[in-house]
Amino acid sequence: MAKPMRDDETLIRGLGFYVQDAAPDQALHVAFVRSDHAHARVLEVDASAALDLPGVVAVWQASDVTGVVTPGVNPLWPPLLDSPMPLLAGPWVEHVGQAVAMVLAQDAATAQEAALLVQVSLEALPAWGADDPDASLVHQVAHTHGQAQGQVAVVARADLTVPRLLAMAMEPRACVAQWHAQEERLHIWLGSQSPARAQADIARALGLAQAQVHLISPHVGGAFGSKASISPEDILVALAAHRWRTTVQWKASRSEEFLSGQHGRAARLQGQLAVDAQGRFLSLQAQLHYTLGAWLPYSALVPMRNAARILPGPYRVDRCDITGQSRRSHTAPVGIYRGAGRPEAALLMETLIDQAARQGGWDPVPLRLRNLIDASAMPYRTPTGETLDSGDFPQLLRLACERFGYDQERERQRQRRAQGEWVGLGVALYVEPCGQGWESARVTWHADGHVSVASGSPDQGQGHAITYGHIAASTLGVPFAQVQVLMGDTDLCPPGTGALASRSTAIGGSAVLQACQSLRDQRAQGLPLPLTTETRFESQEAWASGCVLVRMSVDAATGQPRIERLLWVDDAGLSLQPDLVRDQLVGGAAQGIGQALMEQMVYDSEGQLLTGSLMDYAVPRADDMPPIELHSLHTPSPLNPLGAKGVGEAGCIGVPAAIMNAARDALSPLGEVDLQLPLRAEQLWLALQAKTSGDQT
Ligand code: SMO
Repeated sequence: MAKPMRDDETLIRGLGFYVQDAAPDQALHVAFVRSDHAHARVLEVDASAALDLPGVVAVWQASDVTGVVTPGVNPLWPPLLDSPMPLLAGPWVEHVGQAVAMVLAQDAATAQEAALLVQVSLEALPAWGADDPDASLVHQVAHTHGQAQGQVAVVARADLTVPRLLAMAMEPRACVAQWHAQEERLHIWLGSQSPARAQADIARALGLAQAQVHLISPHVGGAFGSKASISPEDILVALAAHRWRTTVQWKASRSEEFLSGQHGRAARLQGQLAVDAQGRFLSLQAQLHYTLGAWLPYSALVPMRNAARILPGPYRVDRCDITGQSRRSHTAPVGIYRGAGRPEAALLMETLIDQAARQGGWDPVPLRLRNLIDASAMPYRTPTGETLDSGDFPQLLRLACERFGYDQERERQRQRRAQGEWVGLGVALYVEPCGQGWESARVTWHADGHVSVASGSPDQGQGHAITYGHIAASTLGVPFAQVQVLMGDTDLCPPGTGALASRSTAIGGSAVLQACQSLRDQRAQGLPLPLTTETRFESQEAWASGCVLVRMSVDAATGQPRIERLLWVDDAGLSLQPDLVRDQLVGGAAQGIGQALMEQMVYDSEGQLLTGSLMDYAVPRADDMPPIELHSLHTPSPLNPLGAKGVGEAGCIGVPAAIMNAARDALSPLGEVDLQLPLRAEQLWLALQAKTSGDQT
């Protein structure tokens, strides 16, 4: 079979077709006037000077957009919160960077200049962080299950801060909206993981029928959860195009992404793991505290819900008491980011296990093997009420240790420590539930023999066209080159949930498979071409899993951490496109390494963002990436006909936990050191200083 065509080169060379490429020259440009206070009352917005500038078409403030119906949060949860998305701030501003006014002008420079001329009077009010007693509790969860049976020998405790992060998509948010007068339709180009939902949200806000909104999500320069739900700016651009019956475009600057994009993570995890003298896990207590921002994107409550339900991961624990609380803060919103709570579950559980190992004098590998759920126990009902469909966790760990040469690595660690080096080994296992619900596919076998496959679960660079295309080609027995895959266009594609939670292959791919099987059957019955079939595939979650092993050194003089080895066994079920799987793993690992070693959004006590640019917020670069040794297991999921599981989030889940354990192991000769992510050199150096100088006095 010919090697499949990939988009990589097009994308890497900047030859893709992105949102901004859709804007015609005569489009009006938008610039936002943003708050420099975290919490304030809007006294007045005076746009007169801005409106005097030639080329300015309009300046909107909150009173211009009252009554617009904005999207709420995922109805999976009871409507305990009335949390409309604010379009323009007023009467209150609730985070630094919130849009207070919108300028519409004939060119970008004029829009920017006019934005500077808008006079905004604000009366500053005190800002809350999520740990503030005034911060309102939005949502909570609790899981209590089981009975601890046995005598507690060791209680490990952990209190972990999970930094607030920003998904650093290469393409910042952007939106082009064009009103077509004859069709009475709005065409809107928007980078989206969920085109059908964005279409519905925009139609509702504009008071249009859904069919009057045509949403196109062309090439997307990375999404990672941050483009799952639309932003206020997107709705405002659509609204402007509709009201002015014209074409309007906006693209966020990188600074606007920092100030008003949807952030991720931002949690504090407290836990206790009680273990008996034989190393059996008796009970897990966890308290999860999540920070939400000033308003809630559609999936804002997902990370806490996921972290709480995914604990205790791949392990058997007799008794679980898990609570979670999400609170508001005067900051930019927090939504889902690659992993969406899964990384926090793995980080807490794996840190606790290593802590217990050190306290109990066990090696962390046999301690894990003692407690991993056995493959023969699948499907396994977890204490939080989830059902693990499949997996072989002990085999993951054994294979990882064998390939890593774990025993030799421990021996080498002893030798290097004896020579004064700080070297640690870290292990982490993880589970990755891969989305549930439905996706659909529409497949047409045309009279000339070519096949078009349309899916509602689109691509943001993952390579879905290859996966879906090959499913169709192999099922129908046509060459891959004769298959055209359509995604990200609500006119051409059936509705879908979107590309979220590592679901596209398992659920979206299964819909494609079933549609193609149906076409093949129709063809076998002798029906003539063209033939079209639309299917909907619905499934419970398939649970991927994996094991990461890390060797890390910490420079004694500078504290600089270095990941010397990263070995990883992932089980994404049956793997259709091994190259794409590998790329997802490596990309996720890059973001996991970023979270573990360097990334952190910082607000001060007044709600000012201190990390507002790439000068202050570090993301991993090529030379921060260690070589990654990848291995795989293929435990098929029984839940879908492809046997596939997800893979998109694995790197962000397993890698930070393994790095945390490696760092704590490296410094463990000093006693227990309360390290926190990100593990920057400064923190490690200070830890080395405090402990080594303490020993001398
Ligand atoms: S954080 Mo993902 O795009 O569900």
